[in-house]
Amino acid sequence: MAKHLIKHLRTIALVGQAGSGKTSLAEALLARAGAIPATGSIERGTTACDYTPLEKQLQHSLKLAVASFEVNGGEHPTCVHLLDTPGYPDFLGHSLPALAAVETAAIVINAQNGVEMMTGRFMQWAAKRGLDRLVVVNRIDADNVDLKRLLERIQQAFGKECLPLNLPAAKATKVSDCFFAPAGESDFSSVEEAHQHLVDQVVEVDEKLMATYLEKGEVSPEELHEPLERAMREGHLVPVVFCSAKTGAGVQELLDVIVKLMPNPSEGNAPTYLNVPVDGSAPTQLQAVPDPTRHALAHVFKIEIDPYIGRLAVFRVHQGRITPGTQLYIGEGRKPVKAGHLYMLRGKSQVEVSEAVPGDICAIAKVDEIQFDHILHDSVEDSHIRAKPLELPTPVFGLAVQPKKRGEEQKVSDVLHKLIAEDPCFRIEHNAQANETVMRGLGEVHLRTTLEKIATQYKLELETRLPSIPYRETVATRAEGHSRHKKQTGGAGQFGEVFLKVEPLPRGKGFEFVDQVKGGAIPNQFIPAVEKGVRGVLATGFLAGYPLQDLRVIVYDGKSHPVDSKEVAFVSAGRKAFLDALAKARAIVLEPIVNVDIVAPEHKMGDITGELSGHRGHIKGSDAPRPGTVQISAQAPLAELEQFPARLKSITAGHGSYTLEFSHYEPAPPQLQQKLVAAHRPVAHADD
Ligand SMILES: Nc1nc2c(ncn2[C@@H]2O[C@H](COP(=O)(O)OP(=O)(O)OP(=O)(O)O)[C@@H](O)[C@H]2O)c(=O)[nH]1
Ligand SMILES: [Mg+2]
Repeated sequence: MAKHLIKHLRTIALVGQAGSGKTSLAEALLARAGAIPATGSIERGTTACDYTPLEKQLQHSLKLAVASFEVNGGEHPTCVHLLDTPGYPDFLGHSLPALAAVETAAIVINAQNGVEMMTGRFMQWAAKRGLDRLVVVNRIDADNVDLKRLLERIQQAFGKECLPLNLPAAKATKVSDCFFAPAGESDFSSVEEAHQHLVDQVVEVDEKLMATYLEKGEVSPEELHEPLERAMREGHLVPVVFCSAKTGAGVQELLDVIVKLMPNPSEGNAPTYLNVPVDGSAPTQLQAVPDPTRHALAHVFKIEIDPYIGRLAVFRVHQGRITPGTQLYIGEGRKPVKAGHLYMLRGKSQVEVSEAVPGDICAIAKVDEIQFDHILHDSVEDSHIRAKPLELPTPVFGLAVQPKKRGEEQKVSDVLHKLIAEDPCFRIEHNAQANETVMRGLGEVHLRTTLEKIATQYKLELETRLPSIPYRETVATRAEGHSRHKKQTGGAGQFGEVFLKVEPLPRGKGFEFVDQVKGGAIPNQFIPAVEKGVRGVLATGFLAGYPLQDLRVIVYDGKSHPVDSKEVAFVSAGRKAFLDALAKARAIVLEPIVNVDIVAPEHKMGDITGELSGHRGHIKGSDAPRPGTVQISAQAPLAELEQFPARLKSITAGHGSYTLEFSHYEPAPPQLQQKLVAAHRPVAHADD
């Protein structure tokens, strides 16, 4: 590929509900631009983006794919970095990171199904990250679609700023442009009117243009270009386009929109980084500048581990220039690595390139130190820079796993660690109390496909069972704790004394350790020992053996001895003082509460809400995404949902689907608390 000027780059992520046609649309765009010889299909398993065996088998994307291609060859082609994302909420760990790599989010809607759950969620997430948004209505060729109603529904759901750039025409076999050269027929509404609405909306962001417009009654598309992008950036305009990845209607027009109207990396809202000072003070925001002459800053938003090629780190350059010779620092690492070969990606194929500038999405292979969300930079002074957090959902859905064959434990552990590297929403926990390894993901589909991948790609069979629930503990009130550790056995003694307080923190705040010791009552060098003692208790809990969270420990006084004070003495005193405080602070067990979203046939609504209410669930709302279908939003304790997938399947005869998402922790009801405490078998501590 040729070198590209920043103004000729476009970055765009296709996001939205599963089955809306994102992968097919990526394929159609690649074919139309001449980047692939023929249009592949989902059904034959021949698309560029769904290239893994499991994706071909399941006919759904399971990971993020990058497809970079050039449009309008010649001296200055536009280079489009297109990201295809999976639509299933189970794979949000792959789709949400795409939003950190692009200027434009194209939210793809299935014209047959209309506005669906993931449509709304991606509209919000993209807006929250300050991205330019484009709504793409795909599958306009399908039977029984009412595109006029759908456009109204989009405007109802997301605001009047959703305005068509083109309209379907000739029974949806083509589209008529409403922006560049507004003329021609359309299947509904009028092209002229649509043009008028666009102009009215765009000139509102530019006073001077508004004046010209009021005076002359018209402005040219060229004059509208910059304010149009600004209107998108400010969320004042969300253009809507129509197309069919299957028939090709509207695909060339979509390419034109991408090239002519979507922001280049120096437009759009600049990505935010955080400057995290080493002294622990509050992070400040830092804007990356898309200038190739500055220090390089790139964000790793995807890791892929191919059994043959090895580890591939895919990143977006936000600032500076990276070449194969660039010495790159990885996050906080002090030892630089050489980029080596630099690739642009088109599905699984790689094209070597000689440089990457702001806006480019590239990959480097075989650098094992690079992890997901790392910042790559070329100046050691930038090691305190972090990416703005991605706010990924917490994986709560769990399965306890063990190898079917004995002796494969190490192999399983290695494979699970590779999978963690690739997927930020996949986790492994070892629950010492129950002696189980639990894999956690975002839903049943997530875990099922992961097991499938382990079986097919890594040839490992795992046995699975339901895991224990991830309960937590916290304290309900403030309390004081004290411990004096004194040992005099023969030679040198051990002495340390600690006074501390514990206090509850709001839910979700984790743990804070505060040192308020005055006048060196506990010498500075022993404070970490006290903290170590306290943290040791956090993991094993107090009441029922579950990790403690949402509390603050303030160490405020103590005593030391000039000879006998040692680290070990303060570790022990810290631990016991904390246990002393916990005994008075009304420790309680917290249970995880999850959001449950269910889509099912409408007439099953009563049965489903009954099932949930019978399991301590609260119904929060319901909606009708399309006729005959109901969407129910509820909250319920995770512990009550073990049988829910099977129950939903039997109630709806397999026609219901659901997603679970961690919401928060709440105190478990008293009876459950008692049961958990009674079941606890504390392990004796050497110190006790
Ligand atoms: N009739 C029609 N079918 C389409 C069109 N686009 C895609 N499809 C079909 O819709 C199904 C889903 O298409 P995909 O491209 O896999 O959808 P996706 O959005 O990538 O789905 P996920 O990867 O699961 O998020 C496939 O069977 C496609 O052949 C279209 O424009 N018209
Ligand atoms: Mg797909």
